Amino acid sequence: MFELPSLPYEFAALEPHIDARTMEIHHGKHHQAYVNNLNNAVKGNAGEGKSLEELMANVSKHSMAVRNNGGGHWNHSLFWQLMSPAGGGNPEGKLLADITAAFGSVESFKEQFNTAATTRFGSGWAWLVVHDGKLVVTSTPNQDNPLMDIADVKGTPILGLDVWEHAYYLHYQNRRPDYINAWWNVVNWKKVAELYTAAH
Ligand code: MN3
Repeated sequence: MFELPSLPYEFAALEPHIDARTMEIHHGKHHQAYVNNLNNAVKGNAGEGKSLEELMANVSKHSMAVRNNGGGHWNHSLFWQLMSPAGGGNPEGKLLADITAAFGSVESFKEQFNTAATTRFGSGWAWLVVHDGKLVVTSTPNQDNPLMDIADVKGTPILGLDVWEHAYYLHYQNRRPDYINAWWNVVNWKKVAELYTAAH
């Protein structure tokens, strides 16, 4: 059985950038629903007993419910860890060096990531992934992610941003770019660096 991971901080910890009510509903209602629906979706079929990573890697062989809710569970479990009240600023060390080498500068990287996040039509995610040892910016629709066998650009996500309206509408309404700009203030670069080390 999959379970909702607890948040590593209080609902209000990311204010004023991400408001407490949004965090409470996003984690307690939306993420919980992905967990519940995923448990139901694998019950009594080939998905039962598989790890989330196994489900993602072979998602084309499973139902749409596994794709949507398995992705939802995996994406949000990562997303909570990628934010911190002590976040913001810039990456450091090898991650900084490699982002600079790949994109020209941290600013250019953020611009490319922001464009991916802003132009993702409807609901989805923007990602920084490690693909064949290289850093690549991409985006996915709905709850898809780059670990899925159906993804256009595959790779190991080390940074991801939820651009579903449920992630920002209470506080930012239709202003997705304002939400994206504010989100950089809570990015947990320490966690991103850990994931980068593990991914290449
Ligand atoms: Mn969400």
